[in-house]
Amino acid sequence: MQLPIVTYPDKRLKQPSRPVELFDEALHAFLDDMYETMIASNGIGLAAIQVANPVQVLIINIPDEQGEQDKAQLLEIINPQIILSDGKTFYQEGCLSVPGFYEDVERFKTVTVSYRDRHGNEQVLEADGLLSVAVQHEMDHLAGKLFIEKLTYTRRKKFEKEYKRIQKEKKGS
Ligand code: QAP
Ligand code: CO
Repeated sequence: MQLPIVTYPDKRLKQPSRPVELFDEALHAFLDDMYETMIASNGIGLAAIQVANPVQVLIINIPDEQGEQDKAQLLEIINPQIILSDGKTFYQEGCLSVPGFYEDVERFKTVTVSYRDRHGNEQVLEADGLLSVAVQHEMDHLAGKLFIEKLTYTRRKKFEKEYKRIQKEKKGS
């Protein structure tokens, strides 16, 4: 089942998410719904709060060299914690909750994350490149943070203006 995506400036996106305690069938069904929603929306990453559920759940599906998203590469990350980070990198980010807007954001170059999979088993992920950026972007959602909050004051002002225009154009069309 596809779920509606919450978009900026909806206040729910500012809400911190709580850890998952039950790794049951309801969680599995929710993860499947998140995946369907992300793929239908042309996303590569999605956090649970973006579909109005404040739990520490995120999914990431990085496309391969041909730009194909293989479900075998899907990462389901629950209750994540960054245990190591190193370096700095810039990447032009977007977000399904901030449609139509993309901007460069600074992130750690690499992160090591411990998390639980859908069965509650502890896993460790070492991420670099786009995956590293995606993990950090999605983990920010769990803390109630959006990538636009990392922009400089001037760029943020420009965003607010631009975003209002994008929203108006959408209503008109
Ligand atoms: C987060 O973002 C991310 O504006 C995932 O109109 C960002 O999937 C991971 C999207 C940067 C790694 C690097 C955005 C789709 C998708 C839009 C997304 C849009 C349609 C964003
Ligand atoms: Co996002």
